[in-house]
Amino acid sequence: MKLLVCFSGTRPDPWIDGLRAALPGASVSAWTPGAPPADYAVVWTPPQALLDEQPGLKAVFNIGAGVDALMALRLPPSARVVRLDDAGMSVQMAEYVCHAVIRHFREFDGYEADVRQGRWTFRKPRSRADWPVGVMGLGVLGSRVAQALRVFEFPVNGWSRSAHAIEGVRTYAGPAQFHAFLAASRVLVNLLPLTPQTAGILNRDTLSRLLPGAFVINVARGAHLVDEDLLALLDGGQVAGATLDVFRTEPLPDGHPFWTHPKITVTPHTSARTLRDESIAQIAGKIRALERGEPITGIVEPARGY
Ligand code: NDP
Ligand code: OXD
Repeated sequence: MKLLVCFSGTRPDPWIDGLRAALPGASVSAWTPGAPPADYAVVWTPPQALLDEQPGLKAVFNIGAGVDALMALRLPPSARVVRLDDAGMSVQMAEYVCHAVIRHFREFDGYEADVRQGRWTFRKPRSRADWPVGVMGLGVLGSRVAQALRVFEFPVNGWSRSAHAIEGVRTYAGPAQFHAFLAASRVLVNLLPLTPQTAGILNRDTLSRLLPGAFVINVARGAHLVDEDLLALLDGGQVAGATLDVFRTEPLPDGHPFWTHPKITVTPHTSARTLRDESIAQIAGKIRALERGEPITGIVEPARGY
């Protein structure tokens, strides 16, 4: 069995070593143009040339949860695309989102500024009931985030394509219930995949439907957000603040207004990192299952785009 590894921006060597150790007997090497035919590819934003040269791939394993970059390429017709299925990401995402929500809800930035000036002051406690959090996307990550927010007793709404039932979470499904979901939420967390249906979904119209003084957390993809619409709503006061982990161009370009906006917190696409050991174990396990002819989870449906 032959595996090719090809990442843009990540050193492949430790992955190659890890995959060799997890799949003894397999030939694992870095992809270079003209590489001999392989059975599987393990990739992150690979060049089109790899897919064109390897029409016999049985599966392409993406070392992230989001497959938008891969779905923009022409894929070998026989190859299944397999996304990472949690592999240690959902707990990180839950930490990140709960931290962002709590930091805003408890006004910790304001306390920090006061303390820096030697001021011992109190703010009026806010009522959790006034801070319903809406989670867009109730998949592997969104459902874990919704459950984690419930632990802190926030009212939680969830919106997805198909209907979901999550204990303690008020769920909405499909375009018909989208506006009702937004109108019931003050904090909005985006955990949708980037597809033609979801691109630009965080825009002036949708964000204006949130409860006043809304707070936006985008941890999915930069192209979900219309940057200038968020800036206008922040300046107009309808949106009180935002925490953004993902951007249309990454790294966020020098001089982009998000860097210095007083109501925006920026992090460098780090809310849920790919964990190498967990990911290698998961991918190797799935390759072994496929070789035995068994079903695996995490196969992307090309028609849905996720
Ligand atoms: P999943 O595929 O498991 O879940 C996607 C969810 O979005 C599902 O609930 C799905 O609905 C819903 N959805 C998809 N399309 C629509 C639509 N048109 N309308 C309403 N709901 C829709 O993905 P994950 O939870 O694993 O990951 C989500 C995204 O998070 C990734 O695609 C990636 O972009 C991003 N991500 C960001 C990271 C970071 O570090 N910032 C790290 C990892 C991921 P249904 O359940 O009905 O299918
Ligand atoms: C992912 C990511 O999709 O890290 O896994 O953004």
